[in-house]
Amino acid sequence: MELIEGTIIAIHGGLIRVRTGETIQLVSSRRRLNWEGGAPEVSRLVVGDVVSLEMTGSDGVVVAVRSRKTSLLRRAASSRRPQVLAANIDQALLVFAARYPEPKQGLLDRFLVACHHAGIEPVITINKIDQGTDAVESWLPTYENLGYAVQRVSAQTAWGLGGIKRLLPNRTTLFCGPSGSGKSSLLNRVYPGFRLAVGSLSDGSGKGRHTTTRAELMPLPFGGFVIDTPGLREFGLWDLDSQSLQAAFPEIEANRNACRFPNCSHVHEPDCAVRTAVQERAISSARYHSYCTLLEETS
Ligand SMILES: Nc1nc2c(ncn2[C@@H]2O[C@H](COP(=O)(O)OP(=O)(O)OP(=O)(O)O)[C@@H](O)[C@H]2O)c(=O)[nH]1
Ligand SMILES: [Mg+2]
Ligand SMILES: [Zn+2]
Repeated sequence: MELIEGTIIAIHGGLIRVRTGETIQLVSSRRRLNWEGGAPEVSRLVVGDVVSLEMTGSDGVVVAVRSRKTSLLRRAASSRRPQVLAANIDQALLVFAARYPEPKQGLLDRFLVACHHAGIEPVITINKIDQGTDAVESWLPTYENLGYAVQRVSAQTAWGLGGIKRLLPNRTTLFCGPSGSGKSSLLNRVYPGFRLAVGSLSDGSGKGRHTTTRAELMPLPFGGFVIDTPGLREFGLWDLDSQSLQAAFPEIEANRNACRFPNCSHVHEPDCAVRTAVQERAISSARYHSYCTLLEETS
């Protein structure tokens, strides 16, 4: 029996597509897997997992999984259980459209907290800047001032594409964001050989149509890997306590030592430096609103 190592590039129901070197195999999985370092909280195989295959002739079965360097978790509204979006990613491009579908700051803030929690580098990516940037420019500088990486791009005109391409070599990058924001369009621009399906927006709501239906990891000709993902409607945070939530908001971290109480939640306590900063507009009220909403979801 031969053991070989590979990386999961897609999951099709019970069948798993694995890249081993330059070849791609469709394999199955053993029911009981050997998880290096013990089974993680979400012990289902996901795209990006590095696995060992037991080969019998040309038939492969996943028998073991390497421990994950990173895993990006979310809780979907339809389920109480967490879901891993992908394993072993270094960086996440959080792709929003400049106008349509309408970029939601609350969703962006959820992504940013999840990335911080997972130890993944976030890049705020505003696509479709050919549609006009007035709406986003009212709040994007807030994020730049907080130190977040921001890219402005148009998959349609290729404006700003160089900035995206420079981020991609020699690492694994997840493209995520709402349906219709242009994740697949951007990836096709980065490398036309991907030939990813691209969908229209619905006439009524201006929302995407969930054109991409499963996550897929793809190699870039100039090194590195990218993962295209289906659009996310929501992003419930998982396993987050109030301390780690605060740590994910740089503007709260910067002010909290000046609060009267060391365990201040910045919601109702007197002499709260964070709320003072919000009143003085040193902290964006939209960001503070996101913090308060997420605090309700912490454990
Ligand atoms: N004007 C404009 N339209 C764009 C741009 N990028 C993508 N689009 C359009 O936006 C629509 C959605 O693009 P997709 O690439 O399918 O979006 P997606 O994020 O992959 O969507 P899902 O796969 O459903 O999650 C398509 O009609 C694209 O042609 C852009 O830079 N400018
Ligand atoms: Mg897509
Ligand atoms: Zn406070």
